Amino acid sequence: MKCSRCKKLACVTLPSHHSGFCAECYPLFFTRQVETAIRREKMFTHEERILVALSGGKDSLSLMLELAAQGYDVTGLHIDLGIPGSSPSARVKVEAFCSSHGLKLEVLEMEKEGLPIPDIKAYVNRPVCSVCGRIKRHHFNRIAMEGGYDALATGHNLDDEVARLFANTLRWDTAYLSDQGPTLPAREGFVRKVKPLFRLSEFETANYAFLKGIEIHSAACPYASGASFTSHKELWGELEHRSPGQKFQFYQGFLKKGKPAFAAREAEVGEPLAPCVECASPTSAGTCSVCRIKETVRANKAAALAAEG
Ligand code: Q46
Ligand code: ZN
Repeated sequence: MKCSRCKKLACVTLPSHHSGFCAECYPLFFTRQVETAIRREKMFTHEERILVALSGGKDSLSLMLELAAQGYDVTGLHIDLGIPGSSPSARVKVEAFCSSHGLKLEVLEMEKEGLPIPDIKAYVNRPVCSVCGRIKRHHFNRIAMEGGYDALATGHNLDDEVARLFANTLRWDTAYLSDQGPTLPAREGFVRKVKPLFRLSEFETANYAFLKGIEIHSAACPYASGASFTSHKELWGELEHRSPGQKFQFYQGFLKKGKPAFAAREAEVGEPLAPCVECASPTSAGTCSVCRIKETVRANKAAALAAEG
């Protein structure tokens, strides 16, 4: 296949776009998709300050590089989760990436926050990934609010979004369905959240990272489970293969036809929020879930140490 732009030999073919690109032109395709996402979903402007959540993977680092190249005022935020065999290498990759591109970076250490993820694994009787995800979202929002940022950007791509939408639909989880989308406006206690890569698949982001020579963190987290999420992605990979463009249609259809109905319903039945009595983050339960987890870890750890004598 020839490059849709310059007619040289294409190195990436994109059936869902009926196009292909050579190594020089592909990043331009990527840039256009990100520009379109930001403009159509009213994500942010060049006058605003954007905090970008950086895990060290291909999506977040590609997002950071692309937003900086487009002239946005971006600062990276990396959370060092304290997971042996995974967190140290993720942090090294993120720090090296930001320093080599001259990008601003903040690092939050969960060890210093008194809540490293291995303690969750050891002392909280719940799936570690759901607690870890909650903790990360809590701190991303907290730091964005405290730092006066206008938006928090994450590297979720189309495959992530479709897999999550599919999982929420299978459970008819109306609260999550009302809250899913490429732009979540700011509201009391919550910063605006945006996903500028939502039009791009995992494959498309991986190509960008590769062609830009980004060194990514790829060591798997030893606690990763994600079985259902992975199988949903495989299922959608098969559907997309048979009918290119279906993933994007499904997601766009939800945004136009499904989300407004779920959002209206949640506005009626959703519980009111107030600041957490411990940390002031918004919660419907007096003390927020992260502060309650912290207390559970503290109590169970103390009990375990006492039992050891
Ligand atoms: S870091 Fe945390 Fe992931 Fe590890 S414990 Fe699970 S959620 S797998 S992206
Ligand atoms: Zn709290």
